[in-house]
Order: sequence, then C-alpha cells, then structure tokens
Amino acid sequence: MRPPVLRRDEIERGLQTQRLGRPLHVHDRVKSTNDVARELAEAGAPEGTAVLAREQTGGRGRMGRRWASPPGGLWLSVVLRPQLSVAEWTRLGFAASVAAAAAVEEVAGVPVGLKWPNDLVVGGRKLGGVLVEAGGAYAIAGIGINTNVQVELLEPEIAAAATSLSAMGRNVDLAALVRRVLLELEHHYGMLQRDGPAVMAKWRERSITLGRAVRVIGADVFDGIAETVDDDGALLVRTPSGVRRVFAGEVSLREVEAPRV
Ligand code: BT5
Repeated sequence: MRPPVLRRDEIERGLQTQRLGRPLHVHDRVKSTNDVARELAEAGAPEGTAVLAREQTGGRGRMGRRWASPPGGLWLSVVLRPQLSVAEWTRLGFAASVAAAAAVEEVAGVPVGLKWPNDLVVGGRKLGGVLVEAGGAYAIAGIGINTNVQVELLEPEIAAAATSLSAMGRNVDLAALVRRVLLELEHHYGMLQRDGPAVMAKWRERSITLGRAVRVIGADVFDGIAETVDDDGALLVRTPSGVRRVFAGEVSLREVEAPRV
C-alpha cells in the first residue's frame, strides 16, 4: 500500500512550536531534505524553516554514507542559526538526537537509546539517525526516523541492523511524530543555548554506548571500554595504554568480554 502523501496543513494543525517548523516546506520526493534546507538557508530563510519529504532519493548519512529513505519514514531537516561558539556546535547533533528519541518515546511509547555519536537505537537495531551539517552562520539539523518503513524492503546490508516503528507493531501517525520532533527539538535547542552541558547530560542518560566494550573505527581501529562522552561530544575510551579521546568515527559495540584495562 502506498503511504499517503504528506499534508502540510495536517502537520501544521496542532503544531505547538514558536519557531521551528515555521515555515514548513513539504515535498513528495527530493534528493535530500538537508540539501533543500541548505538552499533555503543560503537564500536567507529564517531559523526554524523546516523541510519534510515523503521520500528521499539521495538521503545521506555521515561521511557520505547512504541513508535509505523510502516513503513512510520521517525525513526532516531544520534550519538553525545558533548563537554558539564554534566549539559548541558539535553539541547540536547530540541535542537533535535527544530530541528525536524523546519524541519517539512520547508518540510511540518505545524507549529509545542513543549510540555515539548520533544513532537512535531500539533493541540493538538502528531506528534513526541525525546528520548536522554546518554552513557559514547556519546549521542544518537532519533527522531520519524509520516510522512506517518496511525494514525487509531495505537493502539487505541496511536491513540487517535496522528497525522501524511499524516493525515493532507501532503504527504511529507521522504528522503527530513530526510535530513532536519539532517541539522537542525546539526545547532541547533552547536548552543548548542556555546550558549546553545539561543537554550532554541528557544524552549520557540515554546512552547505550557507555560502560561497554567497543571497537572504534576512526583514523585508526582500536578496542577499549567507552567510559563517557564529554561535554564537547568526544567519546573517551579506556585502552591498555590510557584514555583516548575520539572526536569522529564509528563505534561498534563488542559482544566479546571486555578487555582488562
Ligand atoms: C546517520 O548517518 O545515521 C544520519 C542519518 C540522517 C538522515 C536524515 S533524513 C533527513 C536528512 N536528510 C538527509 O539526507 N539526511 C538526514 P550514519 O551514522 O552515517 O549512518 C549511516 C548508516 O546507517 C548507513 O551506512 C547504513 O548502514 C545505515 N542506514 C542507512 N539507511 C538506514 C535506515 N533507513 N535505517 C537504519 N539504518 C540505515
């Protein structure tokens, strides 16, 4: 069954935000909502301008990876114009992840964990992800959530580690979830500007990474215990040769017994 066309008026009805999602641009099919939002930001769109698409043909993850975006999912990007120092910008992805997790919990009643840096995880599988891209004076916060997505129709490599709300038997109203994501993002983005460390503490509360044996795949590959994520968003990993601070990369949770360090 073809998921229904997204209707802007239906989403706007009951939207409780002050700024985010105002205006809201809704498309049937775009390459990437982050690209559309970036064009709008470059043309001077105000903070809060949001772009939603029913389907993305070139959805992106971090580091040029592909993000499968069939109809039925929540593919959303929001233009932000943060009043933050450049060092604080890395926290945007953490704020957006906490917001997306809180929204899913509220609307679908499913507890959502976070995996460093920006994955939404349920039952060890990826439900969604966040991609923040910075422009000059703006940032685009891209949020993807597998809402009513048939996981078995995704490419096998992606399907193997993915889940969706419908796969969990939660058929949520996409418009209601969009409204809640925008509201939670507004709340956590506001918190970020007042008290960044408070947002990072909220991220840590939801973390499924911390305390676990991990393999870090970044500039090099190494194993250790993920100790914490600091207020700059770096992952601190204890290794036999000391604690290493990881700013970018991939972490896989290891099933093996933790190395003794
Ligand atoms: C992310 O990247 O998790 C960020 C995803 C952000 C998507 C949103 S949708 C709206 C906006 N517009 C865009 O173009 N992007 C944003 P990363 O951590 O790099 O994860 C990418 C990896 O996740 C891929 O290599 C796949 O293994 C896996 N993957 C791809 N599509 C998936 C999906 N739909 N569900 C679960 N896993 C997926």
